[in-house]
Amino acid sequence: MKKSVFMGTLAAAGLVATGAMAQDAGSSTLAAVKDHGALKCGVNPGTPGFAAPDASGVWKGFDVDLCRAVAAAIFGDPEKVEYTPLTSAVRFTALSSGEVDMLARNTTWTFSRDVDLKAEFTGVNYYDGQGFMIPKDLGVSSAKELEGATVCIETGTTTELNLADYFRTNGMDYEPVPVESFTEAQNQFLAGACDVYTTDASALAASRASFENPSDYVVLPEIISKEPLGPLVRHGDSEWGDVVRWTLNAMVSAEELGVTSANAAEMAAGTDNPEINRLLGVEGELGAMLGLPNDWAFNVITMVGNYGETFEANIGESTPVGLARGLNALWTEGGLIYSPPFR
Ligand SMILES: N[C@@H](CCC(=O)N[C@@H](CS)C(=O)NCC(=O)O)C(=O)O
Repeated sequence: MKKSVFMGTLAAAGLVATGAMAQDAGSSTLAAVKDHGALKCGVNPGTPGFAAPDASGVWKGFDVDLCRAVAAAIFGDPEKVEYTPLTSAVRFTALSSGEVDMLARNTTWTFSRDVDLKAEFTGVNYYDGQGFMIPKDLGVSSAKELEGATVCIETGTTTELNLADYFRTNGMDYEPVPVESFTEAQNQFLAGACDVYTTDASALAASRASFENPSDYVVLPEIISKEPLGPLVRHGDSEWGDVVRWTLNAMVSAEELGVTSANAAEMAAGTDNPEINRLLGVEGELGAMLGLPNDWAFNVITMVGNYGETFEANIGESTPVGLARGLNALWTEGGLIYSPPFR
């Protein structure tokens, strides 16, 4: 009897030790980020509204806000981010090599990126689709009339693959004009080096808004693909994936629950809604389960805002980018934005 109690105690001790080791190994990115004192976030080099440095060199945008939110969750400080601007072609290598801890960079969640490139997508922060922009005087009103067009297309993107599929499906030819960056694509397009610029519709809107005469350009009605854009981390560190995933979920749940940057402090005094209380860390221990302080989501919401707040501030209808919520409305409003529950 005594022996089995002793063995049981040893086994329990062994289990605790094994569990602790597993946790240390698994959460190595979170530990490394904490040690480093800042989050290394890979972003788009410059798509207005999504990620771009302002006149003072401060990174701003809807994707940048995800980096800021993760830093707020970990450090209680959204400024603790080091930004690495990454072109389409180099973004996955930067993530897999450890140059960055996460990507928040208009990246489409696809089978091969998830399974073959071994990226772990931790949610969708913008449901997009690929569109076409042309100069108005090209006189075309549908993508189906683009037979023989020259098309500016960025290498290393889903865009170039969808373009090939679309023209093949519709029995049309085109001439690709490969470009390395968003800026090069815009310059070539504005200089007339290509008839058409194709990319994610959100980036087309951002691009058109930055033109001197936006009304000289039209975005055609066809959306030819699904581009679920979201943050991603490396395979193999699920605890780190959880931190990024639940930071985005906290922003979404906050919008759904009516918690904003303006009222979160008042709500943190305690409400009659237990899910709000758990989200804000005044009930339960959800933060500790993530290896974070219990007010992690409170910090995200007060320092960065809920999903709707950051959408409206950076890319919403009152901004130059001017995007309607559309598919990116909450599921309760007819959209696809949905967070699993906070319990
Ligand atoms: N969502 C697509 C396209 C994303 C993408 O990288 N788009 C280009 C064209 S707008 C871009 O953002 N380029 C920025 C740059 O390289 O400067 C993907 O994941 O492949």
